[in-house]
Amino acid sequence: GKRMKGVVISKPIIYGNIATELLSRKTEHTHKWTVFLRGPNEQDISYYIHKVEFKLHETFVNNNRACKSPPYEVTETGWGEFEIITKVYFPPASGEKPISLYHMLKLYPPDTPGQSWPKGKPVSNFFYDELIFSEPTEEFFAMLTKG
Ligand code: SLL
Repeated sequence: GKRMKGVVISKPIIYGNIATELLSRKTEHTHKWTVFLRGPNEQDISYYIHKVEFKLHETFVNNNRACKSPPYEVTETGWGEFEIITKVYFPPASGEKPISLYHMLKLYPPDTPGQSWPKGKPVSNFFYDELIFSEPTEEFFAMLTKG
């Protein structure tokens, strides 16, 4: 489609993970975690997103996980921290290339000398960011501005 000269649209997102320690362990897995991409304040983001892929460490079975609809998230159990690549795809009519977000999965609480982390308290590591679209197609502009 035709691109709109001079138009820039930004969409706020939040991505990251929460993790909780497994208190009764049956395997070498020490934590249950969820990595996610979402809008701030539970805002819907699906109206301009085609799919989201989460690329996990190769020690996971089927380590490339796709979400075609919300919630855009993966919940797993595991034993280690690693970098997760979140690849966001936009509708074909947008003509946009996918955007990759890099996130370090965090399982362990911050080291706070003299203080201990309460047992079972979730650890979280997430970030606010913005997706910027320059000169969107007319079709994509209509999608981006309807939310
Ligand atoms: C580390 N460099 O050594 C990192 C790698 C990989 C974590 C962490 C697998 C779980 C499963 C899993 O948790 N891998 O086997 O399903 O800390």
